[in-house]
Amino acid sequence: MGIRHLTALAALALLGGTPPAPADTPADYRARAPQEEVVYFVLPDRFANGDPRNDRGGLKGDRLKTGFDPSAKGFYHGGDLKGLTARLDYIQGLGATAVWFAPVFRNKPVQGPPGDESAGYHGYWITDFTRVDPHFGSNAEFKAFVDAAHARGMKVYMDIVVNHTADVIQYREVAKDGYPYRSKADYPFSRKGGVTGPAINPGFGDDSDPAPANWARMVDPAFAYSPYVPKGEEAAKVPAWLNDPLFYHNRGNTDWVGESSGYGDFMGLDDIATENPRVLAGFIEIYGSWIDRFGIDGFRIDTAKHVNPEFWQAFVPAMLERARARGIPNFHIFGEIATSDFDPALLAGWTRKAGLPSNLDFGFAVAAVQAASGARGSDLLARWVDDDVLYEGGARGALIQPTFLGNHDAGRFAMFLKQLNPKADAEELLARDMLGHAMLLTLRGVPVIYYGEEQGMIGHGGDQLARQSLFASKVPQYNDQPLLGSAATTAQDNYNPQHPLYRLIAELAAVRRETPALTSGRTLVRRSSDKPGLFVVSRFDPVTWREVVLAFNTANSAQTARVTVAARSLEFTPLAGQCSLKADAPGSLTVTLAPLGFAVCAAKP
Ligand SMILES: [Ca+2]
Ligand SMILES: [Ca+2]
Ligand SMILES: [Ca+2]
Repeated sequence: MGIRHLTALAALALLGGTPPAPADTPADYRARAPQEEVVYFVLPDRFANGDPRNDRGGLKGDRLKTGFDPSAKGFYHGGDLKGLTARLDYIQGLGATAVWFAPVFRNKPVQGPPGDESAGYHGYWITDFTRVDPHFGSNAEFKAFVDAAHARGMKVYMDIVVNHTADVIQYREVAKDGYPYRSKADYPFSRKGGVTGPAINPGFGDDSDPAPANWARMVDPAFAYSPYVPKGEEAAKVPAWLNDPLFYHNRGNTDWVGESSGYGDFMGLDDIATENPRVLAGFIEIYGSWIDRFGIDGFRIDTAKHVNPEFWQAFVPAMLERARARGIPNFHIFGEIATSDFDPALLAGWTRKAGLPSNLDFGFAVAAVQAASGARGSDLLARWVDDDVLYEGGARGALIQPTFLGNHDAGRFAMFLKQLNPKADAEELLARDMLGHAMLLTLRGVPVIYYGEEQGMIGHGGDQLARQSLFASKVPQYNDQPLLGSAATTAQDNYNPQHPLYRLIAELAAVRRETPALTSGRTLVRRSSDKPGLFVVSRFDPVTWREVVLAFNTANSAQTARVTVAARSLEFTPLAGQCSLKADAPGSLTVTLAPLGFAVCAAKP
């Protein structure tokens, strides 16, 4: 153990003992605003196996029938709602106040071309939108999970999908290399199979006209490809209206850009015609019913940018209204506008044009990874703070954007740190991982912890490679890699509340909960640089305007500098790390940090 590691642990020791768990009663938790939460994001299949009897989802046969193969990264591993419920202590002990879980709706168990099959363990291949997948349990077990979380004062956020269903619909045309996208101009709604084809759907204007009278004239879905539902799957989807190809785009696979981003199938997943008012009403009923039946607290919306903004403009207020009527005034909705770029304008744009209250903050993820890895300075983080004005509601609106460091698609934070800083040893990576989590838990936005990050999971890449289980894994591509900050690997159970990352997150989550400046305060950048070094911001209590100075050292050497503070901030108390206890003069504070250190310094009132 070298100096850097000792430094991180010393900062941790300063924070004191185990933090108190949130003591909110069921009556209180509904009153918490979205920005007061710390969210734990979990794939139910990979978190805890509470009932081995449901591992095959009630299906018989090999893994291509049941989807179950705990030795293959693309198949079900056995985790379920019972396991999630039984381990709520572990999640609450981490300081999380809300759980976002990947979709639990019934999925098509296995999909993909022969030899390249994988399972719906991730939950994004839905067939029945009204029921829990039997691999995860029953609707009754879902209710038990929600009620158990609520009894602890914790919230539950469902991951929902509107853009597509499982791949059920096929096309009659024979295509050797998949089904290339067929555009609206080349294959208008008014002709069968292209502009020279026979006239169909007479009188249908355009799909931008939501009038039911317009859509009554849409009767033939074979304008581009000729869609059909294979024999035996005619009633695969619930509710039943979803089985009709009329409610899908049927234009072939997306190439991810331009028109096809909204209209194309994701590698065969049936892309829904979300412009159709029948579809809008159908989804308001589907997801409104989960609010009514279970009293859930929010939605994370998958693939939100592949759905027309007009859909969200109607869907979002309908859900917020439904929640209010159920006694849930702070229902939180956040969309996935996925990008690997630093692009706050893209994310903020969807809060305006689509009325999505918030979107997962991919901009923060990029800026934090760049800064915490030491690959570049903190200039992107400074720019990220500046760009908050772009959101609907400006900097106030930015407070409810969920921030994160890694996720199930792009990859884990530690994996990015390793990629961007290949020379760093395990000790430096752990210190940088802690630094990143300190940023996540103190800067603006709703912190989201991707499950397993608190146990030092790294992973060899994104997607399937970033979805290790917390219970003992049999996947060779997971188990060949040691965890950060631990002698363990994923070959054993990892629910260790003593892991240095688990402890750090728990301590800082407690600081966050008790410090309104960190949940709801405005942010002022005090110091940033295009080279590794000090990144310092002040945040302010929204009521008292008491200042809290946050300082992060992204360099491998100790750093010291004077920073501007409010003239009235004369004395400081450390909430984490080490702080100068007095200002040098009104308006000036010396910040000194160890290599990769951080500090949270609150001005005395
Ligand atoms: Ca199970
Ligand atoms: Ca779409
Ligand atoms: Ca399909």
